[in-house]
Amino acid sequence: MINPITFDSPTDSLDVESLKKAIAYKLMFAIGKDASVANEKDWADATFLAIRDRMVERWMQTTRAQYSQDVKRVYYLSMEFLIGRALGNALLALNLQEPVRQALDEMGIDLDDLLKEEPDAALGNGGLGRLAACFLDSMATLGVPGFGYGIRYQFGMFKQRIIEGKQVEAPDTWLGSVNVLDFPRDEVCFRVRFGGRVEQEGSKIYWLDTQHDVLAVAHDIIIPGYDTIATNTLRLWTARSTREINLSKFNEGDYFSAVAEKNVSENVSRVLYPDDSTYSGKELRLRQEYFFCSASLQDILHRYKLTHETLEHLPEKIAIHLNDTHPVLAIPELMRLLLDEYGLDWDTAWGYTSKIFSYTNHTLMSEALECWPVDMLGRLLPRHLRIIFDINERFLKEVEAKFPGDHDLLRHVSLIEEGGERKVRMAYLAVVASHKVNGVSELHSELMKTSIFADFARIYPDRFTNVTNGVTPRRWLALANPALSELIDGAIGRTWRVRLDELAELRDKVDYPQFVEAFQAAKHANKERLARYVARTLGGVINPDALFDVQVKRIHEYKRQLLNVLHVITRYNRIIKHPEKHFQPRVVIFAGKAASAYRTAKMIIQLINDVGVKINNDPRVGDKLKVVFIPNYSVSLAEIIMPAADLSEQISTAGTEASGTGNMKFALNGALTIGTLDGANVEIQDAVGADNIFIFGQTADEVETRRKNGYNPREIYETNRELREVLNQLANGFFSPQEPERYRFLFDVLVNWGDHYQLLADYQSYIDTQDRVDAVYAKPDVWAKKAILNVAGMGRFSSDRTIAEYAERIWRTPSVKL
Ligand code: 26Q
Repeated sequence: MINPITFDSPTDSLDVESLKKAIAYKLMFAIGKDASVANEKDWADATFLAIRDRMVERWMQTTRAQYSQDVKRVYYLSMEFLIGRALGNALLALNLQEPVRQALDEMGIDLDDLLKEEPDAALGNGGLGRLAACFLDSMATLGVPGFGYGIRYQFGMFKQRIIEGKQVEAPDTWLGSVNVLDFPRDEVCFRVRFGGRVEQEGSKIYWLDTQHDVLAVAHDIIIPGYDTIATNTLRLWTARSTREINLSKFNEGDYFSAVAEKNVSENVSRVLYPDDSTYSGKELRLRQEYFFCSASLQDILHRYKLTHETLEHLPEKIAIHLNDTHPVLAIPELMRLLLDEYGLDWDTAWGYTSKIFSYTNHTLMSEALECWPVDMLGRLLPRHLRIIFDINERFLKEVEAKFPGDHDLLRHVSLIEEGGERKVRMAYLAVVASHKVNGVSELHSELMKTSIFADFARIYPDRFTNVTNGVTPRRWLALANPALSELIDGAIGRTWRVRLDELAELRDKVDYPQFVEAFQAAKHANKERLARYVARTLGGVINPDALFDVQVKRIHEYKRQLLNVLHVITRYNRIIKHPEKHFQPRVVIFAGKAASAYRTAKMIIQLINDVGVKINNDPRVGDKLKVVFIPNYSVSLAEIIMPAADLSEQISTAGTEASGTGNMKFALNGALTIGTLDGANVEIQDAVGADNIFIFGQTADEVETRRKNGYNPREIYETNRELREVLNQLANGFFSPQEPERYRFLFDVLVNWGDHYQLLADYQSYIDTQDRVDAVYAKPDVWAKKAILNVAGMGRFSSDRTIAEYAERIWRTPSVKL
């Protein structure tokens, strides 16, 4: 037994004086700067380091408790974690906002300026990555022993600039020169093998002669729970070459080749795939997926073995959750480790595996489902391909036994897609190996069972379930919206941060004019904050008294930013035609990134900007309508935009948006939704009441029926006068006189090529509903009351509720006792 080391504990020094000393100490000894020359980034780093010290002890305490209670741990495997900035969140979690503000203030430094210095950790594309980050926050806050596992991309989500209306991508160099966010763990290092061949000797199989092996090195990010000791870990892997340089090449004087190999193998953790639109069959992507699955699985088994002699209790002690199919190679990897390294027999290994894994599906769109060519998998991971074939063989036998003679069924559910290039269907593998498969909203989970997984729902009826998404109220209300948070605190107390259901108590407050007025004032202040940001970064003036109509999310055809643009143009045409008429002033705000290879999405960005130039500079329009595209959408930008919204645009074609989580963040911040009955919008309507949301358009069933019966968008184009005018303006270059053909393509997509997402079918309903929005907004008190009822109804959309459901129904992980 080693004697415990005693030291002055930072945990005891949370007062202003101690914090001042701690920050000044870090500035000098960790950053190496004197206060007289330190810049704001230096101060920000020093402050984070001082706060990080105060998280470490809780972290150790949590880890010790997890070991001594021999808890069941849950491992959340995700290719993406969009955690955003850490400092503000840490201050909130530790209740240190005020003392740190004061400590810095006494040293002549403004905390708010420092917070802006931190780059976002943007290791994700959109909803799926941000959901993973909200889940980490909730797991820590609830004391669920949860670990995130992912990749520490050197370059995260690209930076978006708008140049002459077009998206231009630049690399995201978020790591910078000083990195205070994570702890490198050089000793936590696993070899990840690629290539080679398999050889069988009796019942034993060997994976031999692998090439281009890579080392995975761990980096740990602390995830503090809110107002609790419980503190979790996000472990991200970075690739390191097994050989620093090739010595023989070096000695030959070929210095470039000597380091080239190193660079190639380290490419594995170089960059996030900025693509959430289609499955792109790149070998590097496959390498990335296997790289982090293999390292994570080796690490998980290593941790289990520290306190367990045998593998007997493995399924009672670990749960592994697959965030979509991107980490599905973890399944054959666990099988490989159990069979080849630990010598278990197939049935025991499979029994464990299928108790350990669970899987969340996040999309129904077939083009986004991962399928890896058998050839490529066989070359890169021959042992895993073999295991997948073995799983498939046993699975098909099981199906044959359950549904004898149904050969179509066998072909449909096979893990291997035949006909043409053979491919492994990763989603099917996930379903076969998991004990639970869930969708992310009620509607999505139902559709899952009738569309992509219909056959599997027959084979395994009890496997499918729903867990509706949620968002963390800490970041998305307490941090992002101090004005509203303070108002709520005054009305119902502070505990909503961990019991969001308590927001329901706000329902009564609509009858108190004072509260309603204060609510309006908070919204107005947030709109002014956004207007200042727009003025500073874009130079444009927007009027905070106008209705802020906001659509921020990835740019994608199914999300229908283009439908929003059709409304904007319609409104513009009306303003020009009726100069005498009153129009409710509006600012229509867009933000979002398009996948770099997604031509149509990029064209939509350019259109928004072209339409903006036209409208914003037309003196006949004035304040009645403004269009703003805010570049480089990110978590931090969302924290400024969402609290300032009056109207939240959630207008995807019904049946396409699995859940949406932006919809929840907006409503939580007192925006009213205009939306289709898609994803979680359906449940938001239930929660806030049909009077307090603007629902329009076709239902998922109606969309489906129209598609089946032969949809003819041209007919709508020809019969709807206002719509025809708008579409003609696209086609004839009204918004792009320099290049009249620029938007002909978009016209064709809608009118001549089938309008796959049925924008035209929903157009009139959307326009009419926007008119209703104006009418309600014209009565500020009526609007404010509806907005308050939105906030009040958001209780069930806390990610705490979501995580509690996963922990109870899927992972069966009790919380750690502290
Ligand atoms: C796959 C293969 C190759 C390259 C990229 C990808 C890839 C990457 C990211 C495919 C999909 C994604 C992201 C999907 C996503 O964000 N889905 C969203 O998940 C949210 C959380 O559940 C839902 O709220 C959204 O409705 C859903 O669109």
